[in-house]
Amino acid sequence: VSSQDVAADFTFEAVLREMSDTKSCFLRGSMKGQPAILVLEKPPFKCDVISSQVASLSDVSIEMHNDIYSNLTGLSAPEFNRLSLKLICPATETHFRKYGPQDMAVVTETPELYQKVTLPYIKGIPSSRIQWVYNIIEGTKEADRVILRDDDPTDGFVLVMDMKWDGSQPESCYCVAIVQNRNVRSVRDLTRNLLPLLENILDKGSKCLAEKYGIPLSMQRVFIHYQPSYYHFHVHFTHVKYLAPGTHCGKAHLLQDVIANINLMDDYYSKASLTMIMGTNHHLYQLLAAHMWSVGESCF
Ligand code: M7G
Repeated sequence: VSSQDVAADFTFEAVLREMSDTKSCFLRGSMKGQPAILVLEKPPFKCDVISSQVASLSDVSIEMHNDIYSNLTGLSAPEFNRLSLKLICPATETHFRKYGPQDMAVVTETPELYQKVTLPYIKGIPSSRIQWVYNIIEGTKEADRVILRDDDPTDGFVLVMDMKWDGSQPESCYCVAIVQNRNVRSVRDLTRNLLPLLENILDKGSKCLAEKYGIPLSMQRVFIHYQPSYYHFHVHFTHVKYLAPGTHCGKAHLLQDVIANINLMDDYYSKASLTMIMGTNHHLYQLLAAHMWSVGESCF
């Protein structure tokens, strides 16, 4: 996709979701006949140019004034008005389910439910869904966004800037450590023999972010999603001040806690019931719910 294609060829169809908290909006449309999702997001302010941005304000009008308090609106110069855009094309049914409007629900996945429902679901996902991951670990894509490479086939990983970060503001830092080992799908597969891998990620990943972006470990939120969207094991690194989507309980498990749990009990993550918050459009949520109804139990 070229940059010109997006403006010229994206045909808008509908707003899938609008979120005032993250100042972002998900759009459904098509590009050259292919289904597409376009995400529009207002990026964070850049503190190094903020004085020029204020100086360029025009058409300022007062919305509200009361004693010492005022609300105003104004236009800043066009160079400060760039939007972050993310395009998924061709977008699949799974993407539309993820980005579309939906209710959320709390689900407890017992080890039995994992074996009977979740594992077959994961095995049925085509490997093409994680092609972008293989492109990064093989070095064919996003090489300029890779921050650290450890090519050890057992304990190695690639630390890369997440799609959600442009690399400019340390306080919006979002990186992912993608493991070289292709056999680890999620926390459910973690056992004591993978502790060196987890410790290597925590140690080298956090040191790298401290050295490169000045973010000490005490200001790094290092966590694993359960359920993840992509079942090739990876660890998320964000600045603690950045409340990125997916940092809430019911989704994020701190890596330090995961390591401590495995140290207490080798097979903790294959024996534990894990409670999570899922979108009700998620195919896995619907499989889990259908299974529980069929056996007359509740996982909610
Ligand atoms: P996840 O926990 O599997 O799913 O995390 P989530 O999307 O529900 O959080 C995958 C992480 O990889 C997310 O933080 C995504 O923003 C990020 N990500 C996804 N894709 C498709 C890409 C990509 O192509 N490049 C990069 N650098 N990051 C991606």
